[in-house]
Amino acid sequence: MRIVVATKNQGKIKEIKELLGDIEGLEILSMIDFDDLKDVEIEENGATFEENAYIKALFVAKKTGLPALADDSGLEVDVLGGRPGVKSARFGGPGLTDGERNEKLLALLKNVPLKDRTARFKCVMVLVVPPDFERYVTYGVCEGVIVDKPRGTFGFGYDPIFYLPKFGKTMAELTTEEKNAMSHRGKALRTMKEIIKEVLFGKSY
Ligand code: ITT
Repeated sequence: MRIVVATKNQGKIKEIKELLGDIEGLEILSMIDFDDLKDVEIEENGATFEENAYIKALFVAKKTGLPALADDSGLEVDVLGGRPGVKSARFGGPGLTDGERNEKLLALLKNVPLKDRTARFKCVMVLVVPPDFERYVTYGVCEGVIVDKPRGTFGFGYDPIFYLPKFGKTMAELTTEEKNAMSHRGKALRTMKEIIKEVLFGKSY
């Protein structure tokens, strides 16, 4: 049985494969494995994480005829009124590296004391299953604080500046397994894992 993760983000692919990899008989593919998808930029013009995840999953399920799982996620910083939010991947302009994006965000928070730098990662997972393209949705949130200097080399995106007081570490100082155990994506995925097992069990794609 095959499922396609509707993303080209290597960080997401790694975390999703680590968590779903032990479902027996399930082959996990991503857009990168399909010649006609590996260079496609799906237009994410939804107003919410859920809308964008649905747009991505539906597009890939229709293209491949396979069940498609999309993740739409982002960082909400309280003192910035929830920005960058759904625009997290594009924050600061197109073509920036993750490191440059983090620097832009830190510059915006320059004079903000640590106690006011609260933030959260949010993740919405949407599974779309052909032939009827029914949709299943799960959610995950992870609370933290934006530190003033990047720390750690694991993970991706805003992980080096997202500090978890409970662990005394940034998200980029956690292994994939440790991150999955408490992250927004890990939470959304664990619920989705049960749905995948139930909905796809016994079907052949
Ligand atoms: P796809 O749409 O192809 O899945 P993307 O990177 O464009 O990849 P999103 O539109 O969902 O994904 O944007 C999510 C952005 O939010 C992502 O690029 C990161 O900047 C940030 N983000 C999400 N989850 C994160 C995580 O676990 N750690 C660090 N940053 C994260």
